[in-house]
Amino acid sequence: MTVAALLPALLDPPAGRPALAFPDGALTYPELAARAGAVAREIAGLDRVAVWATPTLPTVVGIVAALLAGVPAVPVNPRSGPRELAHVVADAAPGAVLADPTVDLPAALAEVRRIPVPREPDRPGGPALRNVDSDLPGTAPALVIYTSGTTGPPKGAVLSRAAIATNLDALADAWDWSDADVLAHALPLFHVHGLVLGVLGPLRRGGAVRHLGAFSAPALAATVDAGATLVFGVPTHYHRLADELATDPAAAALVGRARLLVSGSAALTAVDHARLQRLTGLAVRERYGLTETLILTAARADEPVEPGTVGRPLAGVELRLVAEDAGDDLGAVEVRSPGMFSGYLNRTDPPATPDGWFPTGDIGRWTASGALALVGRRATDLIKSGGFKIGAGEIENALLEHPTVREAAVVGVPDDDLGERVIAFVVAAGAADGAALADHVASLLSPHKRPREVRFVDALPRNDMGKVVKARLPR
Ligand code: MCA
Ligand code: AMP
Repeated sequence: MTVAALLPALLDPPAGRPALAFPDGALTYPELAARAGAVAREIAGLDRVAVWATPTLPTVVGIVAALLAGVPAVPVNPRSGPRELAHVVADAAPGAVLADPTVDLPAALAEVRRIPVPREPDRPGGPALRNVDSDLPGTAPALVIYTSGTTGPPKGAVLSRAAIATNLDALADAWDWSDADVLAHALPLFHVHGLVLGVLGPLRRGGAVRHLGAFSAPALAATVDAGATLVFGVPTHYHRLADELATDPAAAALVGRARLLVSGSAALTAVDHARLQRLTGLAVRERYGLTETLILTAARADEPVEPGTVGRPLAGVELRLVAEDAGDDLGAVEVRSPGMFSGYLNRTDPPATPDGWFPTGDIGRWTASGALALVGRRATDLIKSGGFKIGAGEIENALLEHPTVREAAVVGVPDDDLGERVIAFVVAAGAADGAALADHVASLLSPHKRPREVRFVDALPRNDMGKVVKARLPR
């Protein structure tokens, strides 16, 4: 599969057309093309570049530069712990790191050539941008996004240019997403949700994105008032939005002027769905996907919302439910899609079965209308907290490195705000202190992986084979 051009509006930038607005500044298409084009010329020919992915303009300029140069970009969580960052740098082996010149980069990046992404106004003109897609196959890697597995350090999912282009076009079809749309969100820029959907989505359409910096109801209301038509967020954003709008009817009315509110990355509760509908008049549309597959299903703009479902498969996506027992209407979700990743960087495990099916690890059922309802996940070792996927094994390994920990089991428990929160069960070796153990984890890994609670137990429940049975842990 080939891609005509991943970001056509940057090759022929419409004069004066807004592209990006962040709390730290705004760029039109010609300004973005000039600035990213200058960086693209500096990095041309590199195998891969890291982008220090703060939620700021230089991050988008860096990512766009890499895509214009045909150099795969690795967005890096700027709050990565030293353990994760060292792994990502060693695994991705970037030829350069693109970063806002004002930030201090940590020691793990000291050996990597740093290319500052200019913050000052663009240098106008410059040679016209070449369309690298005319030379590259669609399978050429565009992004490497690190995502947690059940055990071990995060793995880099390689996403091709064709996967991104076809997935964004399928979403445009589902949501009537056009260059007239202005997207508002406050998502991080190192995951598929905020970066692929939230930045490349509008840029591929030739529309605009306004990043709020930090999410708040007043900021969102003002942005919708200023013309934003689409809102993307994780359920934690929508939970907090419902809380805030409950005491701010003026903001609720403004938010209600948006065309679509879209939630993803984790399940939106029925309570928050109903609260937001009552407050804004809008039914939040859910969509479902994974870093490895991009987006698979979505509630369409031109159809009524069926609360509790994540919509129907997008154009080109095949989705099947594999039931354990015949006649069971619940099944393991497996997919085959043009948005599928190409594999994990430096790993030989095949990305899918020989006939192309990828097991998502989610369990679902079809509703009468053909929409998918997700009912849970297979692995208790994967936790979704605030929309971030967290592997229990990575935290258990960090805990086990502490001298006061003999055994550890990490699970997610329900949380009104985060969906799930991380808690650790620990069999102590000597005098252990829960707060110190949580700090120990946060000193190695990203702060969102810090256990919110450490419970000490005499022994972990184990089966006859000696394997820990997390379902039997006291919740
Ligand atoms: C922040 N903290 C968290 C989380 N986020 N702890 C647990 N789970 C979290 N998700 C911690 C911080 O480390 C910090 O701890 C403290 O909470 C306050 O930090 P702050 O930055 O103020 O947090 P927040 O603003 O309250 O963050 C909540 C959030 C954030 C905005 C919902 O978690 C977030 O941006 N989530 C989006 C995740 C996302 O984009 N997922 C997409 C991947 P301390 O005080 O210890 O430092 S999924 C994907 O891409 C697929 C394709 C899909 O379907 O979308
Ligand atoms: P990640 O690997 O971080 O991309 O997370 C992918 C996982 O997020 C999926 O396997 C689902 O478990 C979960 N997910 C994404 N969107 C939704 C949604 N709308 N409802 C429920 N779970 C979701």
